Amino acid sequence: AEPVFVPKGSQRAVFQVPHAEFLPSRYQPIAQKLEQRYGPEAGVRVPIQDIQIPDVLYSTQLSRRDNFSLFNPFHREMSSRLIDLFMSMESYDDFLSACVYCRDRMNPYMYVYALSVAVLHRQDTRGIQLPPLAQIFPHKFIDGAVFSMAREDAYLLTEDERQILVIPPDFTGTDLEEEHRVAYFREDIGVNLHHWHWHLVYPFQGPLEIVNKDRRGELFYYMHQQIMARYNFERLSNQLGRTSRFNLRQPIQEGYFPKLNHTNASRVWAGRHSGAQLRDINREDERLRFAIQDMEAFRERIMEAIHRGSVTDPQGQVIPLDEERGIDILGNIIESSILNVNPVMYGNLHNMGHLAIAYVHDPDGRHMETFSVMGDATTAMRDPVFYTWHAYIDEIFQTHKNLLPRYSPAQLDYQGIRVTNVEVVTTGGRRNELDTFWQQQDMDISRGLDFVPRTPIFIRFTHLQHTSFLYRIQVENTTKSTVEGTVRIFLAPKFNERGKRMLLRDQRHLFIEMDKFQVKIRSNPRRNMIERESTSSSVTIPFVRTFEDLEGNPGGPPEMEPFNYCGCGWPDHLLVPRGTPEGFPCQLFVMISNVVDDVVRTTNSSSLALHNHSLKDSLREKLYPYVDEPNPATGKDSDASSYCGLRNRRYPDRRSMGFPFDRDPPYGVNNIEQFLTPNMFVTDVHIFYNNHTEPPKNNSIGN
Ligand code: CUO
Repeated sequence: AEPVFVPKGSQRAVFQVPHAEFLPSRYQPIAQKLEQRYGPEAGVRVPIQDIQIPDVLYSTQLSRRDNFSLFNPFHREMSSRLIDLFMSMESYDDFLSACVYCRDRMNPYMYVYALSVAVLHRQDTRGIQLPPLAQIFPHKFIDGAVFSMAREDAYLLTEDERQILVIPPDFTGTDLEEEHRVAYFREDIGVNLHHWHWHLVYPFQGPLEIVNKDRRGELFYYMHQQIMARYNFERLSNQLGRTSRFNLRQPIQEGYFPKLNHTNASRVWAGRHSGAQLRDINREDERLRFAIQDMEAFRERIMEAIHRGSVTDPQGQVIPLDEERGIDILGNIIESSILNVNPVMYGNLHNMGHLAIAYVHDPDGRHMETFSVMGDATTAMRDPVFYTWHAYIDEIFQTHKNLLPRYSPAQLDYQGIRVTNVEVVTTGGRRNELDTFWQQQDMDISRGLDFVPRTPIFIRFTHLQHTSFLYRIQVENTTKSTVEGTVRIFLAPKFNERGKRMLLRDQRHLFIEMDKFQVKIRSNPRRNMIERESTSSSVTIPFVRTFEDLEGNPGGPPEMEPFNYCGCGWPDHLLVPRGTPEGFPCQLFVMISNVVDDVVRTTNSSSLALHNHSLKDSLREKLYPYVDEPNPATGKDSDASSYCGLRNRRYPDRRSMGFPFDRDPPYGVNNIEQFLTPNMFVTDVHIFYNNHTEPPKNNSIGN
């Protein structure tokens, strides 16, 4: 093939928004002219190999002007084939050539998704950092009104003359709609980027070696359970009750109008009025047909299996839903992923729900309307119904968890280890008081604008922020030697909606994980002081990493890999829920568990092998290329492993995710104080919300 000219940035050019129909056959006749006109601006030329690739026609069935939904099985199959293609390219150069070939022929959303999955999973692309999606597709994250202004500015004004385009914090609604009080959380760019990245790292379809990650079904449950806990924490901070559970047969109370544009279809994302009612879906173009009754049947079968304590595979073989594997099996069934042990029987419940809700405004396609924000992992968290739907899903998981044996004090305690005090110290020296406020941030969106000069165009948005703080944990070791432990830190509201002390059986659903790390505890002297910065949290990634694209070293050694799963991680700026002006009363819980029960086992593929796959050794090695190393959660920076896992490693904690709050408390234990064994401690903490806005710091995104 001829060398293809791509704009500045070499490999990164394959991420430039591709729907500017620049190189496809339509423009082939004038390619020479275009090159003369724009060639000098190109900067870098990438030589493209003459490669043979399999027929990609199947994946071109989704038009370049359509929207792409991972939840749609037809779309998923197309993207899955594209991922297969990208993964199968032998060398980096061939991979790059295939990318360039596909870039102008495929639906841009599907293309960027498949390309991102491939970049995250190919060995030779380790070190290449994905550009933040908010810059590739800013339309999915920010007020649609900004774009016409941005285009106007780009054409009329020079770079020096331009002003930053400010997005007001309340662009999607008013407080007449009470759900709007927590829009700052739902519409947060970092939250939505995290969710997109999570689904990128844990795709539910594609090559088995990509999908079949350690405990991915359990992590699907846990990560979304934590989203629910965090959302409910924010709701209580805003005088809203905990979110209700979705009901398939009742009108949806929560209306939502996202005010986002579709980039390539020049349309807006559909809104949903309050009172919309789910109906059976029959969308011919999307090859999608199912009834609400189907969803009810799948839920019934799953619930029945949970109560029976086992699921059955297509051959009738019984697979127990035990303490260790049950939740993982259920996660893969309910989501569902290709690891679903029996999709005919248990269906695809969670994804069907996303779709049924996403098409509620046009279930049979008569208006030629595409899906709403619930149909896209990038935008779904904006909609209040996301949380009622996930409350519905979480309830199924919790039914299983409630049937498991409660943890006995012996399982919870760590003999010889006593936590004698815990406090948090906020920068400035205040104790057990956390602060939140608003922070502005600037971002360059020019990468995501078509047909405009590629010079920076900044927008300014506002997000929640908190003052950083330090945990100080006093521990006594009465054993005769230095021991290791895992410090587990959680935070929950102290009172319920009625101002009453919460029962632990309710409060346990609201404990948000704040941090988890391993420590050495000396016996001489017996008293140890553990200090830990809030910014080191194993849950979050720092602000800049939520947004910044850092270029790595293609094909370079693993240690050059700049970060864990590139952008997956709860945004640091939302580590602390908003709180209230008077100081929102919370309980900070700290536990030190025995590391012997926490560390992941060394290679033991059999515990990971799928029930319905018998793996050859060679394949097993390929599927589980985990490194046998000490738990990487030790040390100061363990990346955002709590919600995202670690690349090419097992999940770095052998306990059930959410331990010790993943199960109902022992009988007779009503509140957190009664739950405590000597290796635990609980402290009252207040979160003070200050309604003032800090101007942007100097770290504009994309500058
Ligand atoms: Cu992440 Cu429902 O799974 O969105």
